[in-house]
Amino acid sequence: MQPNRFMTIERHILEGEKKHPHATGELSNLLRDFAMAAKIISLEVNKAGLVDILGFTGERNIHGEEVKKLDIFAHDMMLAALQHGGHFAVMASEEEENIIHIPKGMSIGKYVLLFDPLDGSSNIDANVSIGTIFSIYRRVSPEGTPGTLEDCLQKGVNQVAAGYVVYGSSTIFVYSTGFGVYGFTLDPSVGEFLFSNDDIKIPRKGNIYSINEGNYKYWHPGLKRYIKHLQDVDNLDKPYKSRYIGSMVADIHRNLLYGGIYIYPEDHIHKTGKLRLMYECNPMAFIVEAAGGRATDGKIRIMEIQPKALHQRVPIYIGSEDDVLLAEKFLREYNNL
Ligand code: P6P
Repeated sequence: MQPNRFMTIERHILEGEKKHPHATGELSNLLRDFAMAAKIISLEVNKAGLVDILGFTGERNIHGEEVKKLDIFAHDMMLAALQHGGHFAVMASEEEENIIHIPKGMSIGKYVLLFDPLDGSSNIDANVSIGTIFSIYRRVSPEGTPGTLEDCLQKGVNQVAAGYVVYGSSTIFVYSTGFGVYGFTLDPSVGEFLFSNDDIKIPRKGNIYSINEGNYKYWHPGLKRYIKHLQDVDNLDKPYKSRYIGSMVADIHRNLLYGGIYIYPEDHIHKTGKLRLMYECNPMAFIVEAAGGRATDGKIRIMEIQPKALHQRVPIYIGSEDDVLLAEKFLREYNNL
């Protein structure tokens, strides 16, 4: 399907439905609702410098991190756009400690939504790309009853859809229902996400690595050897490029298109890594694997990890398959030295 000006996300989803009879119209409707939230968040992100929604609220979220006003705005927009449609039984957000029940009076659906409303928000004031990430499951608790924590704590392999939005030089919406990965670029002049990336496939091997090298002294030996290997001009016809934005969605989006590996490892300070399994690592793993890449914690597939807590952190090695496999080899061979 060729990207074209008139292929909106709605049309693409509907045409996709014809190809995949199992895809219910309901999934299409909730993806459309999500796209609506993304347009509104994008408007605010793009004018954040003009209105008083920059800077901190003075509050801290459940992780003790200072909360930017845009974080809360994005969280509220996601709820407002997605709670009313009757698609969901329960939700969970990085900004809320506990699961979010569907308000009384709104119908309860069969899906579960976990989301990070604005990842990388520490970059907002510097106009660096930030993003929204979402992950969708079918509920496992009985239909018609309020959703439960168990509905939210499912392995990533159970996801039925996942996606992200990068608010950067343009606003890009990327999603997958497991059958291909598709990208849409927001055309602000018409307020539509227009089809721009058909069936994204990540190169099997890249030449970019994305990691916070400021943590080098905390790394385990296998990771130190791996990164040194990527920089070894004698070993490689040319060394890898180091690219680290400090915004996972932007780093992974770039690597998805160009090839490469993003790493947030466990180290002597981050005993279980930094990134959240349920609404950062699982959805990004779903998309990267659907594009032909690989995502593990250094040993096992991210999407095979049995969640134990809503906000649990995991180490993540994600991107081009050959790059992730080589990183795992270095960890196996040198971490116990
Ligand atoms: P550090 C942003 O806070 C985030 O969750 C990811 O988007 C980003 O890749 C990472 O943390 C940056 O963390 O420790 O390198 O500043």
